Amino acid sequence: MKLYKCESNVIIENQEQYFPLQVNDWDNLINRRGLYSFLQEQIQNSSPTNDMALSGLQAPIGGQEVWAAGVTYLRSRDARMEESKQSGGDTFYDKVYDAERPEIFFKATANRVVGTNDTLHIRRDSVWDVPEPELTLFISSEGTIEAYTVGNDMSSRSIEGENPLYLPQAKMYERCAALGPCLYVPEQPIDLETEIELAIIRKGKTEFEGKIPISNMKRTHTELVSYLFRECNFPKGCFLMTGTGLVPPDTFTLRPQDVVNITIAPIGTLTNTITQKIG
Ligand code: DO4
Ligand code: MG
Repeated sequence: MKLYKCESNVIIENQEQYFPLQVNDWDNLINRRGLYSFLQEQIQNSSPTNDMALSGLQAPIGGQEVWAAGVTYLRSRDARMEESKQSGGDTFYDKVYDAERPEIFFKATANRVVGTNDTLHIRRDSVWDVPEPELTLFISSEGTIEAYTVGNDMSSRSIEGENPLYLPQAKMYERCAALGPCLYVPEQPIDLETEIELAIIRKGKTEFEGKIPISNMKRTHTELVSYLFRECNFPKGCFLMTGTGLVPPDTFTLRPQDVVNITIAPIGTLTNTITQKIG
């Protein structure tokens, strides 16, 4: 089942049927143990519409915080060791890849997050920027994984590579994250053979593409959630990006007008155009 947050309503998609819901409080709708069963009950009592226009599609987030796990795939470890060699920061990444405690960092408040078809920023004080395509968990306030979405954890590799302590500046700024196009609410946890696909389009041509199965992740989803929830409460639930396994070659940097498409087949495609802040 998929849940779309639109400007004036919410749409449940189930087996190619669309059920509109009038919802005043998105957070109250999604933050519950057993979200799948709850949505099933909702569609039992309503009729599908033929009008499946998802007008004013928004990021599937309300008042939640967005957190992110890092260095959960070998490719991320290797790319980061390379970019931070000169600063002497490289050794942090292999240590955290093998450590018991995962790297988890605060990524964004909801106001810094955009939805699909919206614009994402690269920083004006950065010279090397990449998208990070990441399966993103929606976790209820009780700590249960209830849904998934596609996430883009935008990163400045030049700032991060200069010094690992600059990580918050490499990662957090206006329009630094995208989530969407919907919340995917399956009955069972997502299949580990699911692939994450990234395509970066420049002037109509594919500049970079790649894909990786989520089974290549070093850690489990529940392990990441248990660390995140150790000493933090999330009254409205929270989102957790699970790390990137796709990093374009070191010669690549994003440019304004590039289009980033991230597809995770059961969820959909998250599409964003890159821009820079003006003024
Ligand atoms: O350690 C820096 C960030 C790692 C990250 O965002 C990732 O691996 O996806
Ligand atoms: Mg990341």
